[in-house]
Amino acid sequence: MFNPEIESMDRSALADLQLERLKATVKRCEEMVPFYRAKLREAGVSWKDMNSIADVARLPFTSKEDLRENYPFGLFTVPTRDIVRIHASSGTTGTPTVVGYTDRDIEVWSELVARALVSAMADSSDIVQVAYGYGLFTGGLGLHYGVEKLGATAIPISGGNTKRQIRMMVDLGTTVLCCTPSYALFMAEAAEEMEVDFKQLKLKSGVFGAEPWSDRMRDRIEHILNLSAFDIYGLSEVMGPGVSIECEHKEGLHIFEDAFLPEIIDPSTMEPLPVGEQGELVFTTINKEGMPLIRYRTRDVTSLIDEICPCGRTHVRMRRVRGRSDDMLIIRGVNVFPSQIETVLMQIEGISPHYQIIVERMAGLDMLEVQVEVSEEMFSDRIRGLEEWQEVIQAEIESYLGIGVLVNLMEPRSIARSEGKAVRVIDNREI
Ligand code: DLL
Repeated sequence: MFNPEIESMDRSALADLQLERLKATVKRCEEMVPFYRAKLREAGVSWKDMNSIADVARLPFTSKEDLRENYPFGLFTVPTRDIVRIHASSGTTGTPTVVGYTDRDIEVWSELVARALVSAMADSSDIVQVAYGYGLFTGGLGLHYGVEKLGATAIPISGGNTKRQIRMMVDLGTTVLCCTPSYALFMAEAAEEMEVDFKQLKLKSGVFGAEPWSDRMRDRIEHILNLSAFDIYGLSEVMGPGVSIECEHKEGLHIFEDAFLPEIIDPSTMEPLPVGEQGELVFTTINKEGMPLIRYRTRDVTSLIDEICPCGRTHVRMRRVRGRSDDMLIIRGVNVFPSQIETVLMQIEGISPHYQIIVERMAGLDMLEVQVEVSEEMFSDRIRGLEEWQEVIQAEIESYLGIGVLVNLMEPRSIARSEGKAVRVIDNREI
């Protein structure tokens, strides 16, 4: 059975456990993976030098590029005969990256996801609709095995076929919905068309992640879907969903520190940053067999909160991911995260939660356009005042970001919907 008590473990006992696991991980990498052996030697460090958790900072980093260069199995610590499952990253460009899991890894992962579900208020009596994609993406199968480990009932519906999703929710009495936040909103539209009222459904929790979303978006989703929405984070390289999740207090996502050692670094100097400062999230996996990773650079931008949470969990929290450092737009020298624009938009009444950001370069100057849909009611009410309203929204975004933008209010349902990760940014500058 899984062990949620580990999350309220005394910090010094946790540090001992982490050190033991860190040592074993580095030893494993050193002995079994030529890539790591060479890297560790070059850095002049060995598993034998790990005397405290802080020594993790002496280890070399691993990047997405390293995974690509060792494609497909170069970072595995076991022969493929001992690998029971493969997943691949969702990257759409370049060489894909694959990850391999041993039997034990699947066991650990399932336990972590079961613990994540508990954090999202689920228990064995729940009916969980897993609407993340099943397949190479870790979302579907990752959640699925966690649901079974918890002893709850899984509906393995995967993404897509939105009307059937609603049908299942109604007929089977789904209590927990797992999907991307953008897909949850898409489902809400389908429900409206089918004249299904979420207030009549049994949904109590939503386990939403795999893409950045804001607190304001959460408010919208909770209101529309009539459930409590929890942010779940993970990445395939490190494991998949279930690296961290919010508890009922929703003030940061508890990282499952018995399995992942987090650090925040300054991406320009690669130096660790003090707790609380925002930078790039780095993970060392300390309870993985098939493909452990040392100091993996996630490119996700966030900060850590190292205070005991009122829920009693002692594990460190990460703030919601702001965005990826490679998604950060630099517009005329100003750093802009799509989530900042989302925060402004979601505060404005009459705006739908569907938006897209388009970046163009015109005569050498970067132009940022925000396309956002107006809600159905507002569209018919304000058709004449739209231009004025556009300017008001534009001014709000401009004052928040400190740069000029162009806002275009769009007709309801004119922006493409997604059944998985939403495409928020279209950057036409390179073309
Ligand atoms: O998205 C795993 C996952 C599945 C997480 C289902 C949560 C739920 P990848 O496809 O490898 O794995 O993408 C990982 O997605 O580095 C982040 O940039 C982003 N991401 C994942 N969860 C969140 C989140 C899965 N809660 C990449 N908030 C990560 C913001 C997220 N970004």
